[in-house]
Amino acid sequence: MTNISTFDFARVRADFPILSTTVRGKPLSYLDNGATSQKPASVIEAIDRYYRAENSNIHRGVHYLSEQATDAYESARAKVAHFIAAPESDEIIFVRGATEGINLVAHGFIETQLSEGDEILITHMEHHANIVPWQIAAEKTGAVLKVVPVNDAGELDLVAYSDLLSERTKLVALVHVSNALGTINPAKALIAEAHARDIPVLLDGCQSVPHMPVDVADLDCDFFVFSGHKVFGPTGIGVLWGKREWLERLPPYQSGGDMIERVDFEGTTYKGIPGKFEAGTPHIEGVIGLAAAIDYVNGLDRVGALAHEHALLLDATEKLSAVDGLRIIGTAQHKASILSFVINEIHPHDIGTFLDADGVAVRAGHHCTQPLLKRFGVPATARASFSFYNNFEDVDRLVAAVTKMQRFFG
Ligand code: C6P
Repeated sequence: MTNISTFDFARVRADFPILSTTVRGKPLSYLDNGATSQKPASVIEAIDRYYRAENSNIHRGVHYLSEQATDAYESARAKVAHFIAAPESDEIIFVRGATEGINLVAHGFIETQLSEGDEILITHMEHHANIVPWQIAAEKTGAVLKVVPVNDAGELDLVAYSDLLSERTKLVALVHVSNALGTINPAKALIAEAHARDIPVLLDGCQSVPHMPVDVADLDCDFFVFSGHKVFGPTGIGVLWGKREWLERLPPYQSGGDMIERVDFEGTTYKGIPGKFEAGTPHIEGVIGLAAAIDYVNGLDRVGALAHEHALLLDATEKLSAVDGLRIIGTAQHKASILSFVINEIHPHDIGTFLDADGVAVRAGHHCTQPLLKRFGVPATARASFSFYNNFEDVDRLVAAVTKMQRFFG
C-alpha cells in the first residue's frame, strides 16, 4: 500500500491499475466515480491474498484458517468504526450496500416505530434507495411521506425543513451529498434541529464518504449508511452504522444461521448487535477488501485530496459553462466534485455515448433520482464525477469531447 504524506495525484493514480488501460483505443478518463470508484492494487491484492491463504468461514470453525478469517473480519469492523469515528465497533453492521442498510432500518421502523398518521421526512434530492423503502414503509403502516423541497441551485429549503418537522415526524432520512447534483447538505445543523424535537436522523453517506472524512459522533446522526464500492472497495459490501440504543430497539432484518444465540422449536433467541443483523455467511472477501480500501484512504492526505477534487470541479465547471447551450444542473454553493449537465436537446445518453468514443467515461441517465430531475425539468443528465486520482488532463479531455459533440450536433 502506498503511504502518501503529502498529496501527489500523479502517484496515487499509479496505484489504480485500471487507470492506465485504454478503452476504444483511447486512454481512459474515468469520470464515473459517483457510480463506482476504481480499486487500488492493494485492495485487489488483499482479496487475492485472502483466497490464496486465508479462505474459510467465520465465527464457526475452531481450525486455524477459520480463526484467521474471523480475526480479519472482526478487525475490519473495528477499522470501519474508527474510519467513521463510531463510538463502538459493535455498532457497525455489514450489509450489501447503502441500499440494504436503508432497507434494514426501514424494515425495523415498519415493525416497531411507525403507525397510522406518523410522518417520515425525506428530501427532494434523495436517491431512490432513500425514497422507495420509506414509501413502502408508509404504505404498510399508514404513515405519511413528507418531502423537503430544493431551490433552483439544488440546495435544501431550510425554512421548509424546519416547518416540516412536526410532533408526528418519526424519522428524518437525508442524503449527505447528492449523487445527482453534488450538493453538500448542512447535515450537522439539520440533525441538531431534528434532535431538538427528539426526531432520529438517518444519513445516507454514499457520496460523502468517498470525498470527505466523516465523523458520525460529531454529526450525531442516529444511522449512517455507505457502500464499499464507492470508497475504493469491492462491490456487494456496505456499512450500516447505528447508535447502540437504536440498533438494540430494531428487530432482525433477516434470520438464519450466525444471528442466533439458541434455537429451539419452542422459540429462538438472538445474538446482540452486530450479530443480530448479520444472518448467514457474510461477504467475508468484501469485508477484507473494504478494510484494505480504508487502509488505502487512511494513507492519503485527505485534505490535499479534497482540495485537488475541488480544483478539478472548479476547472470543469468553468470550462463547461463556456460551451454553447450547456446547462449545469446543480449549482449549490457547497458541492462535492460531481457535475451534472444537459446540452440543448441532445439526449444525455447520446452525450455519454459520444464521450465514450473518446475514452471519457461519464454516467448518463436519471441517476436513480427521478423526482429530483423532474424538479429541474429534465428526464436525465450527463454526469461527470471526479475522484482524487483524476487529473486536469481528464477535465480537458471531457471538455474537448463535449465541445466536439456540441459542434457535431450543431
Ligand atoms: N448511486 C450513482 O451512480 P448502492 O447501489 O446500494 O451501492 O448505493 C445506492 C445509493 C444510495 N444513495 C446515494 C446517494 C447513492 O449515490 C447511491 C448510488 C449510484 O449515483 C448508482 S445509482
